[in-house]
Amino acid sequence: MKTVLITGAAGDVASHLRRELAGKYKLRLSDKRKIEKQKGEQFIQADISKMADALKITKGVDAIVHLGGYSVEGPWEPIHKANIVGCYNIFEAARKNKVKRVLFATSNHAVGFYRRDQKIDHRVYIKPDGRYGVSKVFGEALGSLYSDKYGMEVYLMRIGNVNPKPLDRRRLSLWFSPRDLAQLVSIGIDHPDIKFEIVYGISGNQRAWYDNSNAARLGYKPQDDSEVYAKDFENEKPGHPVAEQHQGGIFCVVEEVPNPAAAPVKGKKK
Ligand code: 15L
Repeated sequence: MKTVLITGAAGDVASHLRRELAGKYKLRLSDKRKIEKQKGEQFIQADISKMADALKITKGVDAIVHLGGYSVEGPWEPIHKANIVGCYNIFEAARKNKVKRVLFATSNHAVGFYRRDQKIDHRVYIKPDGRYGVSKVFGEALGSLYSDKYGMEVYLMRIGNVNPKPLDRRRLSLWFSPRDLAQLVSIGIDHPDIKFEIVYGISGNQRAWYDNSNAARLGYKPQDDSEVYAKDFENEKPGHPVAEQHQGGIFCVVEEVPNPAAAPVKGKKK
């Protein structure tokens, strides 16, 4: 059984992944926050902005699923610390510890300034929609460098929004169900022939803004489609015109986004 490190293990995405991947891999979890580990999991508390911690958590694993970092638009300082310094530390520690494969959770916000009437694939030029998006582009660039220069096997997942259900109309285009997430991650860990790949982390949504043929080529067959939730958002009022026009939505116009988990959910009062 492969040993897989999941960074950012206290976060939402990791909580789905841990549940879905339990028993399939030996999971080593890390986060700067403390978490309760489940049976069969190993947990190491670590701050990835410190190289010594990054070296400790990446030692002896077969693959890394790097989810850790600052996950929304916000001030530069924490983004820099977690997503620039932290991400560099993870790639560099992986190289030093001879970890073969790194899966990096980049984001739709690396290309968030593409318009909603455009369908983009994995070959488009980057168009980040904020400091957070820029930090994800930095991680993608690191992945490219470590693959070309050091032969690391790198799998970049431009993740949409992982949730049991889409949160709003925009998310109908980039919803990523937990079981589809698990499938895409498993391909990244187990596919025998990965050198450097970019895939979109979305379900098989009819409204997708992404041509995910590269994921399909690697064997990804999403089981979910957001369309079944479409009518929940029929009466949603349009937001800021720039946000409505671009794939990154509100990230394109604001400086700081509150926790996306707090995004309005139908029928739920804030
Ligand atoms: C992201 O990259 C964030 O990490 C996530 O929390 C959501 O805000 C998502 O993008 C989104 O675009 O909905």
